[in-house]
Amino acid sequence: MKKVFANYLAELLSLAALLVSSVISFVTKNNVSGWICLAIAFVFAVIVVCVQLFKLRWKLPEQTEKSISALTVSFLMKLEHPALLVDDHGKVIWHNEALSEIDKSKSAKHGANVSGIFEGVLMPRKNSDSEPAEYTADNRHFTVQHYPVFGSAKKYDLCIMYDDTGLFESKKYIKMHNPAVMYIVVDNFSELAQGLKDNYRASSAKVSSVLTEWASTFNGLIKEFERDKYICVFDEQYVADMIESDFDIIDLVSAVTASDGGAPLTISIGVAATDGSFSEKEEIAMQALQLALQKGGAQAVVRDRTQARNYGARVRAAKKDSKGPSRNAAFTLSNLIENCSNVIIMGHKNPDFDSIAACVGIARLAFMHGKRPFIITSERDADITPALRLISGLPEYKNVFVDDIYAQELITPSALLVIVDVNNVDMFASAEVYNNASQVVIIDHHIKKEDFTKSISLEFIDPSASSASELVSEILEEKLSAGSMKKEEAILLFSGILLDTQNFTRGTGVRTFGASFYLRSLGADPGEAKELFKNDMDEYIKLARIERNIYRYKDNIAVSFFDGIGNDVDYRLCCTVADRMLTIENVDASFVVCQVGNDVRISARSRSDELNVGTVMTFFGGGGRFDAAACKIENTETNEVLKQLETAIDDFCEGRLRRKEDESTAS
Ligand SMILES: [Mn+2]
Repeated sequence: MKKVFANYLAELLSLAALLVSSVISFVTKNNVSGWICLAIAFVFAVIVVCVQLFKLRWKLPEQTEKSISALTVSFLMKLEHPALLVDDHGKVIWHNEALSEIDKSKSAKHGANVSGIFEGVLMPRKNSDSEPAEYTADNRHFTVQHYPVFGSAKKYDLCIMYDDTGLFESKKYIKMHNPAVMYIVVDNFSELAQGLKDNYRASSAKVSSVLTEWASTFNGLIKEFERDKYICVFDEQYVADMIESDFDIIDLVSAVTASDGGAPLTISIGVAATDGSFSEKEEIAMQALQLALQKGGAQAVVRDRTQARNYGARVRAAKKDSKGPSRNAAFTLSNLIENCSNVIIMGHKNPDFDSIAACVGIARLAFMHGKRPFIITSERDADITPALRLISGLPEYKNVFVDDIYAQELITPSALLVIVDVNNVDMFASAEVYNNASQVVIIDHHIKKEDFTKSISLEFIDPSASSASELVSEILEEKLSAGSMKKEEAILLFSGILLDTQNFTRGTGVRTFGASFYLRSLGADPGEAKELFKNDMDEYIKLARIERNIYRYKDNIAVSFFDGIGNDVDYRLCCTVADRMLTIENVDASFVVCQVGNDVRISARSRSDELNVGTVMTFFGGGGRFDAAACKIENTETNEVLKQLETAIDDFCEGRLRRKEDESTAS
């Protein structure tokens, strides 16, 4: 009772004061004040009682609180999951019996630091979003959870190690037995089929039996679904073994077929070791296979949950000149065209002959499939005027050339967009058309810099080809029936190759001549192709103006620049001059600097392995191949850039730049 008085002294005194004032008021006949005081006293008393009742609702009786504490301790003691209490300095305060059982080293002593126990997995996580820590001991798997608990003015961390061994094992089992899908194709089967090898049936049968035997080693299901094309389904656990052996099956196949005379057969493999449905896995395996073929075949690409890696590219050198990838692309592209409503085709901004010729080549493929092609061009593209003049004489090309605005209207869910001679989104003739198209094909011969922002139906990028025209010619050779290509189209494709190889002097491979041979056989006359390159008078004068500024730097380097402020056309002339400068005696590399608006651009060429102009251009944040590169420096002037260029060349020659590049590629 005393305690109640002490706790509610203030309230009781106020109430007493109010009652006394009311009594005094009544005694002195002041009835109104008396009633008011009485009413206030009554309201006050009601409020106090309500507040106290409310407080009491949330307060457990002391007895109950004590008994719950005891129950909690007893529960944690008996808990089958190991539990440990740590104070805010990371010192162990207490742990239960279950923890001692798995603590073989007896490191969880009272007062020990939590960082020294179970390799530190019990340390509280700094970031609450991070994955919980895991621990494995005696074939048991634990997941650690932390609970902040508050004792008298002190904060503790209660760690409970949940024993989820069953769940963990099940997950592991599911992952091991997750079905992986694999595609296998024989790279050079067309050569076999064309009778280059008379005994192709025997070779093909050998490959089949080797693959079947191989699949039986990992209990896989393998089926030849088309000639020399296999699909295989197996448990994901075996992917690790295949990687471990670096896919030695590829060597095995070429070894068993080597004795048949001619080049041995090679296979390419695409594996999907991912989650998802069978159809998703099938698609991923097909993409992986295409990647393997793009990289030259005779290798395996495994796409897992995080990345795609390639393995076993050991026998590759022998097949560098194979047209296997083109054949594959031709096959896929024809399928896509067959199933689309119309074909929209575009090249890069400021198109050149290679770009427009490749577009026209794809248009021919569309005609063959009975689909309407549309090529995106602009009236500003003055450089390709001779090409357009040549081709527009053909009746089927009426209404084929459209601008990018009209092209937008042509995009339907079943339209196919084919992009040629460019793989950099910034350089696409129309980025909007690319963004809106649902099916995109990319055919290019430039090195791929970055991944595309959307999924691509067919990506055929082969930097070993000289030009997009060469790649498209190979596809056409594979698919077109004799006589269906027009002479004008062949001339244009030939001119595309002439442009990008500078009349067969740069970047030509065996396949370049193969494609040229094919085009020549269709009536492409080199003389007529050359006609297209005739410069007009203005251009001629401008070229002379740039060439007047040539000077020699460091004996074997030629530098020139465009005086004044130029435009995109002037810059392209600078590229032409850079090419031409390599024909000067004792010049191994050339650089031409050109101001375009506020920016300055450099076009660089080299014909020596020693002088990698791609590396020199990295000095300015640009890049390219060792023999052809470029860069753009913003908000500067020609004179300034010429000075910086000399520094960059000095840096390169003295080895400083090379090291810089190595570091950046290593990191
Ligand atoms: Mn090109």
